[in-house]
Parts: sequence; C-alpha cells; structure tokens
Amino acid sequence: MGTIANQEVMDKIAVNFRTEGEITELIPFGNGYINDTFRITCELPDGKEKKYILQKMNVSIFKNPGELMENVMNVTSFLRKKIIEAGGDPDRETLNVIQTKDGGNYLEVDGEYWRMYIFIEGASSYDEVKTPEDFYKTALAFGNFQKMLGDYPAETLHETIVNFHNTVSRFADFKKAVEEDVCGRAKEVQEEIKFIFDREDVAHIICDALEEKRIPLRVTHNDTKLNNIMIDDETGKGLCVIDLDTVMPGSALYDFGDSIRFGASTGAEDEVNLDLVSVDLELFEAYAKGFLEGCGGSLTDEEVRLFPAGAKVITFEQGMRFLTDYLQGDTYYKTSRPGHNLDRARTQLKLVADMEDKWEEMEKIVEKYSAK
Ligand code: ADP
Ligand code: GN1
Ligand code: MG
Repeated sequence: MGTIANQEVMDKIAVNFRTEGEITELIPFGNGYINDTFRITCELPDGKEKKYILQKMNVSIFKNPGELMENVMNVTSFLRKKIIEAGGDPDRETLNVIQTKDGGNYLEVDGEYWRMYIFIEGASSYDEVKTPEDFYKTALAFGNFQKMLGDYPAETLHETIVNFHNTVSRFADFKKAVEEDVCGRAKEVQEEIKFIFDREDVAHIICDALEEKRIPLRVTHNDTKLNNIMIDDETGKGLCVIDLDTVMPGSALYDFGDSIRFGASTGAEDEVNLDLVSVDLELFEAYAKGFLEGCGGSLTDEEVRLFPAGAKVITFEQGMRFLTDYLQGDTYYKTSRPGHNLDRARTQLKLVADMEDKWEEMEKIVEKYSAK
C-alpha cells in the first residue's frame, strides 16, 4: 500500500477512533497473512508519543465482524480481570480495543471493517525462534493463556470460522480442490497430493479423540504461531498473546501443535530449500515443558500423551491448507511471490515426514514430562 493510500486510511478511518493526541504517522505493520495491519503514532500535548494498531479485518475470511468483535471484547475483558487479579499490567498483557468516536467497537466504512488496539510498547513479535529459552517462555505464555480461559463460558463464543481445525473437513476441502483443479495446477504437485492422500488417517486423530471424548473441548487460541505473541524486549518473556480472531472451543493439542509446526522448525515457513527444514527436538522439548507448566497441570494425561500427534496433525492440516490455497489460485493467504503457497505447503509436508522419522524421540520427550 503506497503513501497516498496510507494518507486516506489516516483521514477516513483513523480519525474516527478515540485516539489521544494528534496522529502524526501511519505505516503498514507486521507480517500477518490475514488482516491489513497499520501502526499509528500520535503526538500528545506534552510532546510524548502514543501508538496504536489499526486493522482492516478480513471479512472474506471472517464473515461476521460484529460477532468476531463481540468475542474479542468478551475475551479481553475476561482476561483483563484475571491479569489485574494476578498483579499484572492489563494494558500490556492483553489486547485492548479502542472505541470509535461513536462508542462502537469497530468501524464500518464502505463495506470495510476496521478496529483499533492499544499498541503494545517495549515488545516485539518474531518470525523465528532465537533460543530454546525464549521458545520455552512463549510456551509458558500460551499455556497460561489457555489456563486463564479455563473457566471462560465457552457456549457464549461465536464460531468465527466454522470447522477451523476440523482436519477431517480440511481433508475433504483439499480433495475437492484437487478434483476441481480450477487453475490447472494439480499436475505440477502430484507428489505432494499423493503424500497427503496416503495419510488420510492422520486427519482423524484429534477429531476422533474429541468426538469420542477421550480429550476435552476447551477454549483455545487456535493460531499460536510465534508472531502471534508479543515478547517483552527487556525480559524476553511472552508478554501478550495477540490475534484473538480465532479464539473458539477447540483442543489444547491445536495450540500445542501449531506452535511446534511454526516455531520448532529449523527453517522458515516458506523456506525454499527443504534441506534446511526439520523439527528441532531441543525446541520441541523446550516448548512441551513450557506449555505444560503454563497450563499449570490442567491438561489430562491423554492430552499430554497426544502432544506428538498434535504437532503432526496440525502441521499436516497446514500443509493441506496451503496446498488447497495454491490449487484454488491463492485467494486465502497473503502471498508475496508466485508459488508462495506451494513453497509453504512443501515445508509443512517436509516437517510431517521429519516428525514421522523422529516419532519415538518425540514420544520419549513427552513421557519424560508427563511422568512429573
Ligand atoms: P493477522 O491476523 O493478519 O496475523 P495480527 O493481529 O496477528 O494479524 O497482527 C499482525 C502483526 O501486527 C502481529 O504479528 C504483530 O507483529 C503486530 N501487532 C498486532 N497487534 C499488535 C499490538 N496490539 N501491539 C503491537 N503489535 C501488534
Ligand atoms: C494465518 O493470521 P495469521 O497470519 O496469524 C492463519 C492461521 C495459519 C497461519 C499460517 C485465520 O495466521 O490459521 O496457521 O496463517 N489464520 C487464519 O502461517 O486462517
Ligand atoms: Mg497473526
């Protein structure tokens, strides 16, 4: 987006929110694949600055922005109370919605939907893990997020994307995309398609465990990749879990698994050289340890036993999702080069294969922690 468009966003959108001071800058921000994110800087009368995050919600993906924002408001007020009770800083440890000048939680202009948050200062989000210790700290925070939502009234949450982590239905969507082959791309990716078709049983592991009530349904984040947590610049602590659009009833294994598939990989999610992509078992272990501690003993033995399966299922699901988008003409995820979704799909499938090779080791790591 160029400067003129940014100026327009400033004049037409940003001015309608209850920001403090005078808006002096608006720039595109972050590496999310779904929403359009901007950082706004305001100058206060005393010369200090205050920053905000402005986002255009992706309403082709989130069909009901009103319900989505109701979830965000309810979840963040619930978290706010818990953070205050625990002696934390609620302005930095959870998202805070800035109201519009009309007192709404979001703004609609010409069929586009916008929202604003306090910008979390003194913290950063990362696209790759720096050290096992840092990854452990993010695991603590994601686990703690889950624990804090342990008594959230799940029935009051809207399902913002239906069947979001229903891997069985993701498999069916993938199969349909292969059959329809609207862009004629299936012929180039026969090997990847076969890899997925050979593993239909993987799609059932968590779905069946939930359906048969071997594991509980919980309120989960559902998008726990590393750049959805703000890490404190001074302490390295996982300060604030962000991107709350998909907080919905789900499985703890989704949250565990999604963090592993993104953060425990030795390569970037879109790495082209697959020799660089594998599961780092040291990172797997650091995360398992931190997540268990963060959840504070709330997970069942069966959930913990299924940690390696959680990692594999969610990575497999993500591989299918990226390849589905590639086959359908790249309409879902933001891409920045031709074949981007295919590159992403390939890293996920490489990780699945690597997890299969390292299965026993992953199980041993988990056993070590569940014994405690
Ligand atoms: P998307 O759904 O597109 O991934 P996110 O809500 O994750 O959108 O936001 C994209 C990026 O913007 C995040 O990865 C983070 O770097 C940054 N960001 C989002 N909210 C905040 C915030 N309140 N404070 C600081 N940075 C934020
Ligand atoms: C998207 O919004 P973002 O970039 O944090 C996606 C996740 C995927 C992820 C893959 C709503 O996450 O489900 O796992 O990309 N979010 C949605 O990187 O589909
Ligand atoms: Mg995000």
